[in-house]
Amino acid sequence: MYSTSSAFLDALVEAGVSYIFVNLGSDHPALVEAIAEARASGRAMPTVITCPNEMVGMSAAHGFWQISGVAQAVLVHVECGTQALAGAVHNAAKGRAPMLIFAGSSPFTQHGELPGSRNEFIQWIQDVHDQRGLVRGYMRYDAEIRTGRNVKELVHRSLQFANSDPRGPVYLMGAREVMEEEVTPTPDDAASWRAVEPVGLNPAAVARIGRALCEAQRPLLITSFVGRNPRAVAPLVALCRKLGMGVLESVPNAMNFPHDDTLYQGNQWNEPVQNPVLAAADTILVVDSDVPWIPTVSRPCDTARIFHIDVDPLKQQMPLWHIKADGTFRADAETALGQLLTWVDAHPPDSTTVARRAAHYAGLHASRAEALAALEVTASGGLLSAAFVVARMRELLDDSTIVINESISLYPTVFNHIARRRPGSIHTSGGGSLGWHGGAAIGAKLARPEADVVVFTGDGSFMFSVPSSVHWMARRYGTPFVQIIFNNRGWKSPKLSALAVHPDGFAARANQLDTSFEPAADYVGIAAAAGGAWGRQLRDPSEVDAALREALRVVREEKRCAVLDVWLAHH
Ligand SMILES: Cc1ncc(C[n+]2csc(CCOP(=O)(O)OP(=O)(O)O)c2C)c(N)n1
Ligand SMILES: [Mg+2]
Repeated sequence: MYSTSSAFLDALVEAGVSYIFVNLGSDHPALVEAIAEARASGRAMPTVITCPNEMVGMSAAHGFWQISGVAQAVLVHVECGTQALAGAVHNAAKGRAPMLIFAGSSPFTQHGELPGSRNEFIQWIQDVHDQRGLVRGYMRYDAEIRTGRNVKELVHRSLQFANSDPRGPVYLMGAREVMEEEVTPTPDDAASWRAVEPVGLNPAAVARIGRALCEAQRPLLITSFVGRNPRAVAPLVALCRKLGMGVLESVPNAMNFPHDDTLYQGNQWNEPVQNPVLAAADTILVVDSDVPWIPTVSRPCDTARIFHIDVDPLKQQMPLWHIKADGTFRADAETALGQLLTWVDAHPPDSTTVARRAAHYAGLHASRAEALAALEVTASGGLLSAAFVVARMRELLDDSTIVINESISLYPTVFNHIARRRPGSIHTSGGGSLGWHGGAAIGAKLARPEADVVVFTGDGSFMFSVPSSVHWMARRYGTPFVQIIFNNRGWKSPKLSALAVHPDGFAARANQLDTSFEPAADYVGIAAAAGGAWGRQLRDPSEVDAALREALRVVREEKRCAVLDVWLAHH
C-alpha cells in the first residue's frame, strides 16, 4: 500500500534529504510501516538514524547542515517529542539552520471511524490544543498535513521556506489517520520548489558603500556569521585586501576570516572593556551579525559611518534590536560582497592609502599574535591552561579538520588558539541553548565521514548535551569524534554574570554560588558506558601531547570516540 507516509518519504528523497533523525511513538505506525515497505521493495529512502533523545537528533540535523549545506529531516513524537526538541529549536532558529521537523499528532477519531483511530490510552492524554504553537515562534513556517493528496506539496513548500533567506527550521504535523490514508503516487516536481534566489544590493547602494569604504581612513568590517556560507569568505577576503580593511569578529559562529591574515583583528565576546579597534574605526561595515557590539561596554566612535548588510537586517524575530547605521541593506553577503568587489575594482582606491591602512592593521595583528603566543603556556602551579591544550591540538590538526566549539567562557580561547583558516572549518551553534555540540558532532561526521571532527566543550555543556544519547549514537552510527571537555567543575559563566552586575554584593563575598559540580562526575566513564568511548582525565601538562595524539589515533583507527577530561583550575 502507498500511503501519505510513503509519499512523505518520497518527497524527502526528491528534496535531497539523506537522513531522518527519528524518535518514534504511537503517532507513527503509518511511517514505520511505510519505511519497512520502502525498504522491502527497494525504494529509495533517507537513512533512518535512531535518536534516543530528540534534542540530540535535532542538533545532529543542525550539524549536518552546517557541514553539507543540505537540510535534513527530524521526526518526533506528538507534542511530547516536540517539547523534547528543547533548546535545539532555539539554536536552529537563531543559527538560521534549515531542517524539516515532522511530528505526528493524536488521532482525531475515537471509535475506529478511520484507519489510525485511537487505540491506546495515551492518545487522549496527548491531545492538546495547539501543538504547532509550541514551536511556532521559532519556525520559518508550520502547517498541518490534512490529506495525503497534497503531502508532497507541503513537504516541498516547507523546505522552500527552510532553505530561503533567512533560513531556519520548519514544522509539519500530521495526525495518524491522515498519515495512514491511501494515495496515488505523484510525479517528482521538487525542482519547482527551490529556495528563493539570494538578493543583492541595488546599484546605488553598492556605489554608496563602495565610496564610503574607499574614502575612509580606517575602515573596519564586523561579522559574526558571514562564513556560515563558506563561499562568502573568498569575496570577503578579496574585498578587505583591496581596501586595506580590518576585520573584527563579534561572537563568531563560523570561520569568517582566516586568522593568519594580517587584516584579522580578533574576536570579541563578553569582555567588559571597550574594543580599541572598534573605537578607532571611522567607517564600519557590519555584515551578518546579530550582535556586532555590546553598547554598554564597547561601541564605535560617535562619528563613525556605519553600514549594515544582512538578509534579515530588521532582525524580524528579535523584539529589541538597533544599531545606529547610516544605511541598512537587505542582501545576501556572498552576493553583496561580490558586488562591492566589482565596484572597488572599477573605482580603485588610492594605493598609498590602502597600504597605510593595511600596515596599520598588520602592526596590530602582529602584537595580537605575540600576546596570544605568550598565553600558550601551562597555568601557574603546574595546572593545565585551556590555551595550552588548544594550542597543542592546533599543532596536530590540518585545515581539513572540523572543529566544533561549545566552550562557553572559553569560546574565545578556542577560536584564538585553534586559529582556523579554511572556510567551514569551525562552528558554534549560533544560538544560546547549551548542549548542541554532541549532536552537532554526529551530524558533522555523517556529512563528511573522511574528516576528523574535534569538539571543545565546557563541562556544563557536556552535561547539557545528553552524553548518554550522543555516545550511544556515535557508536551505533560510526561517527567517532574527539571530545575535549574543559572541566572547571561547574558553570563559570553564570557566576561571571552575577559578579558583573553585583561586584560588591553578597554574591561576591559568598564562598559558593550554587554553580559548582563538585564532586566531579566521571565524564570519560559516562562516554565509555554509553558508547564504548576511549578516554582519559588530564591533569598534568606533560601528558597533553601524548594524550591528544592517542585521541586522534583512536578516532581514526579504532573508529570510536576519544574523550579527554581536561582538569582546569576550579571556576
Ligand atoms: C539550556 C541552557 N540552560 C542554561 C543556560 C545558562 N548558562 C549559560 S552558560 C552556563 C554554564 C555553562 O557551563 P560550562 O559549559 O561548564 O561553561 P563555563 O561557564 O564553565 O565555561 C549556563 C548554565 C543556557 N545557556 N542554556
Ligand atoms: Mg564549566
